[in-house]
Amino acid sequence: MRAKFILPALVEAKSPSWRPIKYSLFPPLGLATLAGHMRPDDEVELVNEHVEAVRLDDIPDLVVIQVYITNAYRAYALADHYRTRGSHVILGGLHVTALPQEAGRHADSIVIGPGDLAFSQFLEDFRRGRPRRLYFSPRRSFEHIADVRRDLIKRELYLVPNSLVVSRGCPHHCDFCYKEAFYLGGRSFYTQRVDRALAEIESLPGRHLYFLDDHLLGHPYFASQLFEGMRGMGRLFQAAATVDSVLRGDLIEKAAEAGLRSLFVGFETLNGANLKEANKRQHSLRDYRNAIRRLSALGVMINASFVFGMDRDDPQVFQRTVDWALEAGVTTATFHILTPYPGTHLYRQLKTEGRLLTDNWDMYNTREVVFRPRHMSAAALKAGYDQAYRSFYRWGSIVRSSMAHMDRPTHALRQFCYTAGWKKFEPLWNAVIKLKQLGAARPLLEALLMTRQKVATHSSTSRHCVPVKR
Ligand code: B12
Ligand code: SF4
Repeated sequence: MRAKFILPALVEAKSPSWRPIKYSLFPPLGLATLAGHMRPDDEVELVNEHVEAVRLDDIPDLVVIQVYITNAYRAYALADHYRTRGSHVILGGLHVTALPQEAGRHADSIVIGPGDLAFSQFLEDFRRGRPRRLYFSPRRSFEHIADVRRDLIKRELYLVPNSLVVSRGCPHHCDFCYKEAFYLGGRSFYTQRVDRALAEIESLPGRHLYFLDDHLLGHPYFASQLFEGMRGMGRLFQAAATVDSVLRGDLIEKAAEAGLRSLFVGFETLNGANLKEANKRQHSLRDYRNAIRRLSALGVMINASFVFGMDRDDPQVFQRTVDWALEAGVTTATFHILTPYPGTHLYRQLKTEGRLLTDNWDMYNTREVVFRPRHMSAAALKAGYDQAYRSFYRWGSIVRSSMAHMDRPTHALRQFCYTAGWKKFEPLWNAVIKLKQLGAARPLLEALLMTRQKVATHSSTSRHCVPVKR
């Protein structure tokens, strides 16, 4: 069988806010994982349109397309194209799960939910010549997830080619998160077996890993075993987790010893009432500061994520958040405009309140306002969001947040280089990508991440020193 797996590029690819380095950072894994269900004698092609062009003059037997909200229209156009040519088209992913009827108009088959077991059932039916229109399986575990077909990933197109996922979903239930809709009707958090996760890590070349898990510390026992197993492997890694998991026990120290060098943390908002209304576990600003202090003491850089436009936000929220983040010394910040994904509680609430402004999915990219905010105009929300980015990433701000770590000069310098390198050298990154030289930039990033200062760690734990360099 000839099968083509396509991750379509969001329409924004043609817009001025397109940042090629963001998409060349690491390979997404959805389709490479599904491709693991193909037989060795199948002819399989995998195309990530964010980093390479899709050929349209072929006629595969099967076309498998992953649909996010922001790439939905492009996904439908590709699906229509291949159906006209006679290929069987199957669509799946987050947006298909949220809006199966919409997606169904562009597909021969659709899959709802995580879909790994369902996809293998589809393949059986397809080979027998009797594919169904709709697939769904509530049975979910890593036993049904195939090994990632890494041979299909074009490593030279990415700065960190070793992305991996060792858990699916998250133990929390925030109202605005996509996961509530996606994992409906079955388990919404499950982990790989520790020995299999470690074997996968062992099999990856190079040092640097990028975990794509929503919450790598979500299952404390699993994470603790994983980090124990990774100790001494000489790896460096980046991952995502929540504030409370950073503050709990000594898991974060174990992560740092295993090679954690930068963590994406969803702070979301500085307003406790906003968190409460979003059903997100609440923290005080003191918790936030403690988490940041603890991570910095371990030499772990912080990518802080914030959401603007929640119901308690007013026009002061933007500068207040930026000032707080700079003063706290976070390394990079990702700002989002609150976005109600179809299928979530937030979407239903705003729809009931008549506050949705558009159902143009291209705009659901967290950079545009798609609902009527409560305490400011949509225009003020958009302007404040844009201003927050400008304000956080001006040279003076980069210096200011790095200076928050002057008690640890190595960490301060490393943070300065990392933030500036990520945001201030766009033309250079574009040239590196064009010249296909990302592999040459990798050792620089690794060297930066490896530099760590000998530091005292969190007072409640007994671990105190981390090596200067590994
Ligand atoms: C890596 C990543 C990125 C990367 C690369 C994305 C890319 N498209 O190239 C970067 C950083 C660039 C990025 C950017 C953005 N992202 Co992003 N990203 C992710 C992340 C962290 C991991 C994706 C991944 O590889 N997962 C691991 C694989 C194994 O899981 P999977 O992709 O879900 O695939 C499985 C199933 O979905 C299913 N499946 C998927 N497709 C299909 C198809 C068929 C036919 C079948 C049967 C099954 C199936 O089977 C797969 C294998 O198990 C996810 C969060 C997450 N945990 O998934 C967010 C996520 C996908 N991103 C999200 C968003 C909003 C964005 C941005 C809009 C943010 C922004 N403001 O810039 C942009 C736009 C991205 C786009 N292309 O549309 C949202 C999407 C929400 C939605 N409802 O669509 C997510 C879910 C994050 C979140 N928590 O909200 N992202
Ligand atoms: S903690 Fe993060 S990943 Fe988990 S449900 Fe909340 S927003 Fe989603």
